[in-house]
Amino acid sequence: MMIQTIKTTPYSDQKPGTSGLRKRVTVFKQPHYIENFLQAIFDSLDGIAGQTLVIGGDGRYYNDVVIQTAIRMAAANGFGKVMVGQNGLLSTPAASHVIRHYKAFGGLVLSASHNPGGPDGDFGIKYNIGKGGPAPEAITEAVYERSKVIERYKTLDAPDVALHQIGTQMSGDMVVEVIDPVTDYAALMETLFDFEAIAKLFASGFTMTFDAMNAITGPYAHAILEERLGAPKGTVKDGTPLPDFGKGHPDPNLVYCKDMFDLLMTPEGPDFGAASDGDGDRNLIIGKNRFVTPSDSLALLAANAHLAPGYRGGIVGIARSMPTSAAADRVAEKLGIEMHETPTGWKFFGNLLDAGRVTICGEESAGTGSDHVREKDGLWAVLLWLNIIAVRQQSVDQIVREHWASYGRNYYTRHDYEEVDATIASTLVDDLRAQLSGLVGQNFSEDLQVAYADDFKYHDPVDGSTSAKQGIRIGFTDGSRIVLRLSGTGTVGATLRLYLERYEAADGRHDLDTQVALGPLIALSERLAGIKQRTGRDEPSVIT
Ligand code: G16
Repeated sequence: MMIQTIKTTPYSDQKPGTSGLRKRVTVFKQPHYIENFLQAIFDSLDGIAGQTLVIGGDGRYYNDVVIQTAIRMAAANGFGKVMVGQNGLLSTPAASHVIRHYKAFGGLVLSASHNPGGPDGDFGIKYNIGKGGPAPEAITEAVYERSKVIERYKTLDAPDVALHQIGTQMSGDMVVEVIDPVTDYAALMETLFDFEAIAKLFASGFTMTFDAMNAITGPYAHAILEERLGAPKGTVKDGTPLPDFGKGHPDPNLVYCKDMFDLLMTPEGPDFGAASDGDGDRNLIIGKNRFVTPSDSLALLAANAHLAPGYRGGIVGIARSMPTSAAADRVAEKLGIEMHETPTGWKFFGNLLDAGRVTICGEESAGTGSDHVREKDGLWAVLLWLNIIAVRQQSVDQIVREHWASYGRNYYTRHDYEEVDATIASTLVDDLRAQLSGLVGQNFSEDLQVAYADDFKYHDPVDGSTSAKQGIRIGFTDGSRIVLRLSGTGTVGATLRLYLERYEAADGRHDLDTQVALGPLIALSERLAGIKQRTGRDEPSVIT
């Protein structure tokens, strides 16, 4: 089989965002678009000859085509072996585990996460490093620079690999091993959690519904929840990954999982509801009559992790992204462990995890995870919740209320304005940034005195790197915050994210409606940033 060198011309828009390159499928289908980006990745890596590359995706439309292209190009660029999930499937956390477990050089994760799929949907490519996590900015910047000048790519004149066939095949001189996507991951989960206790919980009549959203977690959830833990068949809904996610939007939030939320709010509903996204790294947790915000979930999981065998010795530290509420900070303080605030993007947790400075990480964007892999992990969060419920023998609602009673409650919401005109959005952010220095010390009401106002800049304590302009934060003396930033994962126009937080002490009122509790901050943010006025929108596209 012949290695071919194909001439190409660069595209100017291959700059990876918060999590790899995400675009409409129609963009990826342009001539050589995929090949250019893959070659830019390979050209930016040193020492790939003879190494192992892991490839997997969430099964969305175009995965099959891109995987075959990636295999041919990996062979032509000198990799010695590719490990790929059967039928091209690997959840993002499972891909991270496979990279680490088999000591691969790195991996390609093909997904646009929670964004819709199909010919008119989104697609994405992300490179993960040998430690299992998303490539740090130094690599993504190098890839972008390379993509702007690329003139040729290498591929192999070879037939498609049989992706349905578990076992070893060849592509040119390169070995291709097709693996079961679930086995290694399920075995890892078994080392972390008390499967016996969770199985007993199900056997005692505890009921659960898990929405796999026609996406990647279906096979994992069937195998772990129903087959190993004995949850009744039917516990997992929409458990077959479909290329267009059944025309759904695989984002586990209160908009796209509204039916599940409504069910959990009724007396007939199950005890526990959970969901995961397109590529299996996000999670949604709802107990009977209790939705748990991702920020609270991070704090609760950190406070209770010692109840699971994998964390029995205690956790060494917690990290959260800057816009995530400070609920976890209170847990870290009580435990006397390190707490880190990083920019949005799981890649920023990698160094802290590798250096052994944190055990649990989380983000307001429905992501939690630990040092077991280097990605956030939807099913991991669900299993840790189940483990905690099994040990404490309490409902989610009781666990949450007890937590607030001892730590206080951080009321928290995020308002998203999607597909906003990009110029309007960036001007709005620039104008707010320009006001910041004048805001400090101002009183907007009795409780709302500005303590600080800045644009978040992160200094990585492990490698010393700096990341600036990571979101505007306006903090008040009572612990309340307004945060505004532009999403780095949208594919059309700009998405403005407004994050609002207010702390209510341990002996305070914890039963207010969230939007009501945050009403004064919502009004103030409109006064300062003028999102509705400038975008002409009456309300956010999504409130979480
Ligand atoms: C990705 C990143 C997360 C980030 C989220 C939202 O998640 O991995 O770290 O919090 O996007 O980012 P943004 O606010 O910039 O849109 P996922 O699940 O989409 O891969």
